[in-house]
Amino acid sequence: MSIRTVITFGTFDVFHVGHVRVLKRAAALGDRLVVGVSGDALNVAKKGRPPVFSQEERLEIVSSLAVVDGVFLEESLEQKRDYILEHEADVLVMGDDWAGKFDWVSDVCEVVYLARTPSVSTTGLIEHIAGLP
Ligand code: C2G
Repeated sequence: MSIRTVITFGTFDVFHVGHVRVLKRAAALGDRLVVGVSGDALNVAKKGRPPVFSQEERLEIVSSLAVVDGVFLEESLEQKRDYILEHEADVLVMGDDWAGKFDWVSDVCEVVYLARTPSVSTTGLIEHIAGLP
């Protein structure tokens, strides 16, 4: 029987329980989980600000999780198909904030969107911490 590889992508900045849950659920969809961690430059381009933690720190955090088998740097959203082929992924998993956005890779793998964990986000945490006395 062949190994089913799952791939997912994210910034995973100020790592929180929503991140853990999506990675655990992604891992449960196959035998091996590979994670593309968005680079600092991609975040500046996409969100207009650099992440709190550097890409090296975020790669180290994500790669240390028991459910994660491998990590790599995601440098561009448009290269998704190349990353999927390079890592021989059978399934792309994304949170449903991206619902429909990556259906264009469904010619090379299955695409699954998982419901986000409510009430927790990196932006919310940054705002909370910034507002503390
Ligand atoms: N997530 C979640 N629940 C939350 C917050 C995040 O399930 N409360 C999920 C997101 O849906 C995503 C993953 O955690 O699947 C990582 O989230 P982000 O770090 O916000 O990722 P993002 O910046 O959207 O990067 O190629 C796409 C990008 O790399 C995605």
